[in-house]
Amino acid sequence: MEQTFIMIKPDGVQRGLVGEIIGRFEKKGFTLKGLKFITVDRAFAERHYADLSAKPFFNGLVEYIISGPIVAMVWEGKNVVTTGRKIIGATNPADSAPGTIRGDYAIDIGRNVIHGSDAVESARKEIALWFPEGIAEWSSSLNPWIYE
Ligand code: RTP
Repeated sequence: MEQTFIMIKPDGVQRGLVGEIIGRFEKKGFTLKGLKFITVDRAFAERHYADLSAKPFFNGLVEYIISGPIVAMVWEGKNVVTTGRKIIGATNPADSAPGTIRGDYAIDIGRNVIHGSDAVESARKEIALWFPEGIAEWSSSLNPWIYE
């Protein structure tokens, strides 16, 4: 079953959106497979966002991610990478539809509350980076009340 890496960024934690965000993924029917509440250092944040290192906003992005604790999660389910991105909404909250997390809770692109892997391959890499110890061995993903 497909998995994705989801991170509630420091602004999401400070604004008390953790329960709301987890609830949206749970209520959709996805399965929580890994969760930790941590603060990461600069080197780790730079590794996570290595693909963006040439961007002008890179330093500000790293400062933002290391500014406070975050919630790192692994979610599992059919098409969870693509559907997770839909639940999250467009990168810039100015373009995120109402009903999405960013559309409902964010205004600035540099305070957009949440991250979700953009492809199955990047999800695999991000899960390995954030959960080197591995994740829980359980699955409710084949619940017949969710999957036909
Ligand atoms: P994320 O990785 O956080 O899920 O976001 P994304 O794929 O939707 O967007 P990406 O292009 O990978 O950018 C990563 C994060 O960098 C910040 N950003 N700031 N100031 C800017 O122009 C700018 N552009 C991107 C956002 O926090 C974005 O989520």
